Amino acid sequence: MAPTRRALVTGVTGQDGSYLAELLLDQGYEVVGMVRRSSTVNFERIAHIQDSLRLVPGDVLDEVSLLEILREHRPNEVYNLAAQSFVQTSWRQPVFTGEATALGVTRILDAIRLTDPEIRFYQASSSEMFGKVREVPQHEQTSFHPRSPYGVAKVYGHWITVNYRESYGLHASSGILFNHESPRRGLEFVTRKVSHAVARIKLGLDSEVRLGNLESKRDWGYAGDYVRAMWAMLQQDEPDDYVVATGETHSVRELCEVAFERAGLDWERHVVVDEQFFRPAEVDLLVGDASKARDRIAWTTEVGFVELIQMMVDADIDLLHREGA
Ligand code: NDP
Ligand code: GDR
Repeated sequence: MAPTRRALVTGVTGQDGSYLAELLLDQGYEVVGMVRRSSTVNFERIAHIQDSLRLVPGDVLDEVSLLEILREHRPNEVYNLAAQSFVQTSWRQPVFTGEATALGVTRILDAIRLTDPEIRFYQASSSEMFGKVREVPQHEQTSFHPRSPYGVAKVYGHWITVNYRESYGLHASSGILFNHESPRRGLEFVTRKVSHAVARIKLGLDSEVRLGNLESKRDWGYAGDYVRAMWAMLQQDEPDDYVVATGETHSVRELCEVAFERAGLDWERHVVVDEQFFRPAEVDLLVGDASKARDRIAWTTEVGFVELIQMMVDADIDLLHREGA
């Protein structure tokens, strides 16, 4: 019988961490999830699988904690999903964003190099690295021009991953993932902000939602589809970089139309444009070319844009009902 594989997931309490942990458990892995200390428990996204996970304390700001976890748990694969991931916050906390989202990657790579260089490593890179895009659609060779401190930090994380692969021969891969959403998306991100607002308006708890730039466009996919690509990258003989995207782009305005329509509401009566949600610099047109992921790791999407947004609206209406609204 093949030995049980063990994976460490940083950021396991986040949207992607929860879907990835489910997938790895389904594949028979022992899953070690790193959680950082906080004054209240925030395990909502993993509550349903918590008993099957081994949760260990650690922080990407603290290299000793990473070394200890690797020494004690000896994973075969490490998925680095931990980050300060909200773009807007990165202008207000640029140094913290750099510490967690950029240098955090080096801390983990170094801990791997020192404890067990055979560990396979996944880095959660981002389409935000393309920023002020040089070409449309964006692929693995498109040059980067990040437009936020978050994007700059992710560029660092990406290149340090490539560098440790080339310097030390680590099996380190970088997934350049475009936006992916789900009912577990944080409430501050625009898709979930809208789906949650639609549910509240539908149930009479609110009358409006205040948004920023309605013209910005994103390539939005479903998080459950995207974590399959992360896993597939680490099953390849050779480490590499892959763009993961749907290849379709939609505006925030279209997102509003689909979401409000799902609840039988007219978005124009409830959406208010508010300057405070505009960004100092914007990424205008992100759309990814995932041909390499399709060809080399057989990655495909199962959930399209409209289905995704409808799923999120339905889930938020259910959630509010369960909360007794
Ligand atoms: P979330 O914001 O939902 O989750 C981020 C996770 O990182 C949380 O578990 C958070 O813990 C953890 N974390 C934050 N800071 C630290 C720290 N200092 N030490 C340890 N853990 C920390 O993000 P997503 O799940 O959406 O994204 C996962 C990764 O993928 C991120 O790196 C993100 O930047 C990247 N990415 C995401 C995309 C998307 O569209 N979702 C697209 C491209 C890249 P806590 O719960 O305690 O806050
Ligand atoms: P993004 O996601 O910045 O692409 O980063 P977000 O959902 O925050 O913004 C998408 C677009 O919507 C516009 N927008 C608004 N955004 C928010 N959050 N709130 C609003 O009210 C609002 N109004 C309009 C934004 O200007 C933007 O153009 C996400 C994160 O998950 C990153 O971690 C990840 O790397 C990238 O996706 C790919």
